Amino acid sequence: MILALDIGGSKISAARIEDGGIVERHQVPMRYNEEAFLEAVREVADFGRPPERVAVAATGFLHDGKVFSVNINTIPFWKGFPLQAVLRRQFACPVVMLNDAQAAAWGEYLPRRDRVNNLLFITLSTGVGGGLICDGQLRTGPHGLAGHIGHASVSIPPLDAPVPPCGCGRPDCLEHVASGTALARQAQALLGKPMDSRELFSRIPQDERAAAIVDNAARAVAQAIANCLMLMDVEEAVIGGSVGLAADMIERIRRELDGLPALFRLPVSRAIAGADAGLLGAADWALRAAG
Ligand code: BMX
Ligand code: ZN
Repeated sequence: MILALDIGGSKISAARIEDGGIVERHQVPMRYNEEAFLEAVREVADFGRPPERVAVAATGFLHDGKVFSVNINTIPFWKGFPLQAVLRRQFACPVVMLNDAQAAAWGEYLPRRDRVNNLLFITLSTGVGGGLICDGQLRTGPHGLAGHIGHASVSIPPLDAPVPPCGCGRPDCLEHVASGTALARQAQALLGKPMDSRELFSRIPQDERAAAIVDNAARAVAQAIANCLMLMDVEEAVIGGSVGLAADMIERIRRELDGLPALFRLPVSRAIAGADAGLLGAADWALRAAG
């Protein structure tokens, strides 16, 4: 069996994968120091028997088997953490790793590959992640950074501006406007109360400030998609992540994209595998790596 791990900014999901499908799954909250993290992985990955292969989709960029945060505020101890070696030791089997959004991009490309060869995947979750399929190939990049659209700058400031820079060091990242973390921060500033994105969306009908925060985020996502279209000539943008899949977020992104000149528009679809895109993409990637 393949053990797939999706290690995100807020939670770790694990799945036992057989014949390309998820047969069992567990989830635990992410932990933010090395010891607690390893304990959480042990707990979440216990399916009663050892895996033959571990497939990892991890937030952060992966280089030489090590993982680094781009946004250091998300996971402060990921500054070259030797994730591959640690997991190899723990499970005594091969470990294949991708960035979480790259893995999800691959997972979402597979069911679309008969009609699309160039695709952008964006996850709006704790952070904003991205993955690129170029001419049918997943682009990982020489530094593992390919697709990190959350840290491309956008000209749309968050509604609680001015704010300290993004945890990557830049002031005007997409992630700083449109991630779950950024939505919660803006909700706190404008609505005076900490709330997660689910609560923020539920407030939209009665509070125009909630709608303004979400639409501003959708506008920033649309701008980033249009930028990627001009750079890479992608055929479709796929949206995933808990914020991306929440309520009518995708319709809001489409509406903003429709407001741009025709040349900058492209189809925007929903992640077919939903929250499992990263797990399934990583598992398929690991199988291919096995040859
Ligand atoms: C951040 C960055 C990306 C990741 C994205 C979404 C870190 C730790 N992660 O931009 O590598 O793909 O978030 O990840 O810097 P998630 O944590 O929201 O799942
Ligand atoms: Zn950033």
